[in-house]
Parts: sequence; C-alpha cells; structure tokens
Amino acid sequence: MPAIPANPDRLLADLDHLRTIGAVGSGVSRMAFSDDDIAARVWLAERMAEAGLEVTVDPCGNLFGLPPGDAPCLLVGSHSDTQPLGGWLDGIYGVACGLELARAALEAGGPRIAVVSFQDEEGRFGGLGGSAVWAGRMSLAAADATTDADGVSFGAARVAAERIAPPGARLGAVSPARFSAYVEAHIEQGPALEAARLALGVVEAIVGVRRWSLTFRGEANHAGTTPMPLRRDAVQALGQYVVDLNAAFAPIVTERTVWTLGRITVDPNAPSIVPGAASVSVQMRDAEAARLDAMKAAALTLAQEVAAARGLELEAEEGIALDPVAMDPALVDRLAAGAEAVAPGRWQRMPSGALHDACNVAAVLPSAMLFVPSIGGISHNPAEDTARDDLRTGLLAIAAALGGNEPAS
Ligand code: HGY
Ligand code: MN
Ligand code: MN
Repeated sequence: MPAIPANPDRLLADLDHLRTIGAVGSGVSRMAFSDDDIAARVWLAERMAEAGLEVTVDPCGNLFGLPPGDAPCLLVGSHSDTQPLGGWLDGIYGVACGLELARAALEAGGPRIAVVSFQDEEGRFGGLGGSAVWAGRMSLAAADATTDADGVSFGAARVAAERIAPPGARLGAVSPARFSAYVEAHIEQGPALEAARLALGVVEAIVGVRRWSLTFRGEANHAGTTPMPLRRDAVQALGQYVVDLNAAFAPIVTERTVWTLGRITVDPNAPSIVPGAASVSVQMRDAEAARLDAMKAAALTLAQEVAAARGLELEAEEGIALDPVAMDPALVDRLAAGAEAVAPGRWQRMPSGALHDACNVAAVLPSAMLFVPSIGGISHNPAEDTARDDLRTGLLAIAAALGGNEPAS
C-alpha cells in the first residue's frame, strides 16, 4: 500500500496558525482549559469537521476526530495544551500530524485514521490526566480531585469541555476498543538527534517518573529580633535539602537518570520575616522502576532527617507515578521502515526522556512514537524550535509507515 498522501504544506500552515493561539513572544501559553487551550481545541475541532471527520469531545476534554463508520482505525495524536510558558511545537506537532494524516487518508479512501488531542498532558492538574483517564489508568473521580497551583480542581475546570465541541459535534466517551494502535509524533525535546545530525528518532521506550511535593514547616518570625540559634527557618532547611539530595542520589543513579526541583514556594515570602514554610516539587525520571523507587525512598528519608535535625515538621505528598514503558515492537519496526523510506540512514532508535500520552495509551493499545529534532535540544521554553524540513520529514515518515513504505511522491 503506498504511503498516505499527506501534505506537509497543510501541516505547516496549521502549525503556523496554532502558534498564534496563546502566543507569548516566540512561545505559547495554553494551559489545560485556559481560554487559549479551548480556543486551540475549537480550531482543531473545526478543521476536523471540515475534513469530514466525526468530532467527539469526551468528559476530560480529550478531542477526537474519527473517520465515519465503526470499523477499527489507527489513532494518531498527542496534546495541544502547554506548559505555563512553553514552545510552539510540544504536543501540537503530534496533533497536527494526526489531523493531516486523518484528513489525507480520508481524501484517499484509506487507511482509516483518527486524530486525538489529549487534555492536560502538561500537568496543570498533575500530569497526563486526560490520557490517564481515557486509558483507564486513573478514575475520573480521582482526576476531578486533582488541583492546580491555585487550588482549582480538574473537576471544576473540565465543565468547560463542552465549549470545545463545534455545532454537530458529540459530547461523550470514546472507547479505546475503536482503535487498533496509537502513533504519536513529537519533538525530541533533547539534544541527541541534532548532535548526531539525524532527522528522525524511533522511540523504543519512555522513562518512568516519581514525584514528591515536600513542605518544610518551621516558624515565621521577626527577621531582626530573632537570634539565629532560635530560628526554625524553613528556607535554611530547604537549602540544605537541595544540596544534600544530590549526594543522597549519587550511589543510586546513572548518567541518564534525571531529577528536578522545579517549583519552590516560600511562605510568607517576605524579606523581613523568617520563612515559616518552604515547599518544593521533587521529580525523578529513569528507565528503571526499581531505581525510581529507591530514589523516591531516599528523597523522603533525607527530607525527614533534615527537618528533624532543625526542629521542623515535614509534610510529604506523593504525586502521580508512571512506570517506564516499552513501545510496541512491531509498530516500532513499522515506524523504522517509514523512517528509512523517507530519510535513509538519517534516523536512530532511541529512548524518550520526556513523558508523553503514549505512556498511558500503551496500557490499552499497541503504541509507538516518532521524534523530530529540537534545535539546541531546547524545550519547555519559548525558544523551542525545529527546522521546517524536519517537521515535514516526520509527517512523511509516519505517512510511509502507516500507508506502505514507499516515500510519498
Ligand atoms: O514533562 C514532560 O516530560 C512532558 O513534556 N510533559
Ligand atoms: Mn509533550
Ligand atoms: Mn511538554
């Protein structure tokens, strides 16, 4: 079967338009269920309907474009929500590829391809929530109870899901049983492909993650009259924790293990008040579940020791955990064949250090991912970018993989 006749010019035109929705400088801000997130989903839904796809929005705000009829189909997609301030391609590249492949396949009379934009992959409410609920890995009730940094719950926010559906669209669940497999195109978000001067990465496995939200709780007091030995200073405790954590992890980690303390809040956060409380997010990622569990335990033990030594209390809340996941070998091989057909010798098999909706979808469907290079390896940053020819190549490689393996004309 020849490659799906996907049109890279349409893909780039869609991406260029989507970049204007929630634009902040060269980046984009479209956090889940924000007005800009909804505007982007509405625009995508309109394009899906225009292409003859049946539009469905599920209770989480996951947006599907389905080929007419009930026969099984392939699912291609990713997410269109972003980090609080992210790049123009993270997630949306995979959704736009899915839209173009579903549109071109429908025009060509096959194969049957559906497109999806999952909700809250970027974790305004915790992380990969839309695909976690859709794949049955998290109950809707549990997702509804998750909250954002301002205390807004997913349950309250997702009431806006009905604003995504254009006239004639359906509101309701979409069963994973409708699909035969899932493919996600994504920017690499790292330096490997650019360093190796390659155009494509065929993902074989995705790392897992463990998360803590820790609060050191001491005592707010006067910054001028409180003698240093009498203070229960939460920031001093946090500072010691940050430094000591690297030493605690040293015997556990490898050179590929990563950990990030990305969000710190201080209370009351005033120059003339000894900090009463200091909270920190601890996120650990690795390819081995056992190593992640060892890191999770070590991170908690150290926090308890630091707090106790300084006479502070410790509050610890575990965040959403994901185990490392292997992609489907047969589907990986199909993507590899598509990569070889379109970019002979300019691709490699590789792991993903970033999390993706495929982490959840792989629990219910054979899943695989294809990466395109990130310039400078930059992502989750307004400077995120990919060469336009590489964006084209990624689309054509999946078109070749899902159609046949001959390069698109
Ligand atoms: O954090 C991640 O890996 C993804 O980009 N949300
Ligand atoms: Mn992403
Ligand atoms: Mn991301």
